[in-house]
Amino acid sequence: MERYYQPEVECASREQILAWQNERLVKQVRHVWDNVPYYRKKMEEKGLTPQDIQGVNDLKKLPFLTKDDLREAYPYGLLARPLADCVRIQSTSGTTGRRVVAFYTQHDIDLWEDCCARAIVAAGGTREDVCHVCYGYGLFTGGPGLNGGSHKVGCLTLPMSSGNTERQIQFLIDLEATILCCTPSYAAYLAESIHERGLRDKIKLKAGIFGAEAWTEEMRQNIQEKLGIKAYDIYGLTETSGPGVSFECSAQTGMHINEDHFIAEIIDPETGEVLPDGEKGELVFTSITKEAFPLLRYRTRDICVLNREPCPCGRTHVKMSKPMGRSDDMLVIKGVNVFPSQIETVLLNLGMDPNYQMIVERKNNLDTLEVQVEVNETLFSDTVRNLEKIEKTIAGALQSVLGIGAKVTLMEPKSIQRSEGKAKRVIDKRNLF
Ligand code: DLL
Repeated sequence: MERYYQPEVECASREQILAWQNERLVKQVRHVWDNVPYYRKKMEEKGLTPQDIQGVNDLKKLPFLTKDDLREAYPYGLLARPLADCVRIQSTSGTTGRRVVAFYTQHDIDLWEDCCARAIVAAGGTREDVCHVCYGYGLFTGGPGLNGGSHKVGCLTLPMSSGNTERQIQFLIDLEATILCCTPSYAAYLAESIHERGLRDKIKLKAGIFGAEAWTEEMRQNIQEKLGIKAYDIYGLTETSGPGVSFECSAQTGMHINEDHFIAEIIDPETGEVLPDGEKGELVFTSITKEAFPLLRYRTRDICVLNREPCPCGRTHVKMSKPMGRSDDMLVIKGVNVFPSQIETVLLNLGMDPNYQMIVERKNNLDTLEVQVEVNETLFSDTVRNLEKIEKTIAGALQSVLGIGAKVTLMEPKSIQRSEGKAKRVIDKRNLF
């Protein structure tokens, strides 16, 4: 039977959700107008005052907010409460330019952790569970968010953070963890390591909550099979608090957006025009309950689709698809749009592990794509002739999926660096930006 953390909210009627959104949006617009000069200026530039926003229907009048705005306003320019009311910051992993720093009041942290608790309960978590969190802790939101959610559910929480795979496996076995929270690439690596050591039978895991980076359905199958668990997706971004903006239920067909806290829109990334449900475009969020760092119409750059069909799990909140790429990190190679997830799909479909790296270069004004694919011991000890055959097979499959040719290089087992956080899949040497 499906269980909920806050059933009255998660299964509220659509009328009720809309009523919350209308009321909270009006209040939030007034809050930023009164407290954030940066916003007030942006609204004034559009000739808007808080009276122009009477509910969700007026949302489209508001200007968008982008990462550039956040950088420009760094560090305190978007703060909507006195610093004395704030109890925490978290920050993005961005290594270029200035970081994004998000602020939280205690109330903000409470609501954020509630969202993560909803995700854990949706994955079957109860106070009987042992929740092993190996997302990074510290400035990254993954560890603190799921840790807080796990406390709220009442699970025994293992604040493992990332790294030290031997120790992770030891704790998984000794403390009989039942729920695993980490990035999907680390889950795949853990699964591989557990398998290699022949320890699969000693693991008691039943569910995993994996997010923070793109992963395919094929990768889900792979992790589920290797660990014998059900793998749930979770989505979020530092700017809107962290993980738990949306999460998967037992149906595993998209992530329910916590619409009592976030209003979602899909826009055309080129024109900014709002698109109807069901159309693919850039996801935009308005946070309607945050006190310290509220964002109105924040452009996530994540490309996805919204779905309002009733969900068999009983939740009534809109579902978003898995992000299908980003409007800004999509690669254009030889003029063709390429998403790293396409390569992953090709490899998994060929029965190979998704340990790969894409190297994009420009030689004599022509783009080249090399895909380095790691093979396992058995394959690697095969004859040169067979290895060449495998390279050819992968290249052929890539050509038909991507529409461009790629040089495929098979790599020794364990030669591609494993990630304990987000995997680095692309090395773009072209420096186009
Ligand atoms: O990655 C927050 C998070 C932590 C989410 C743990 C889930 C689990 P950032 O580092 O700010 O925050 O990165 C946010 O990561 O805009 C997406 O492009 C990507 N992303 C997050 N979750 C998913 C997901 C955290 N489930 C950016 N699938 C977002 C695909 C995801 N991409």
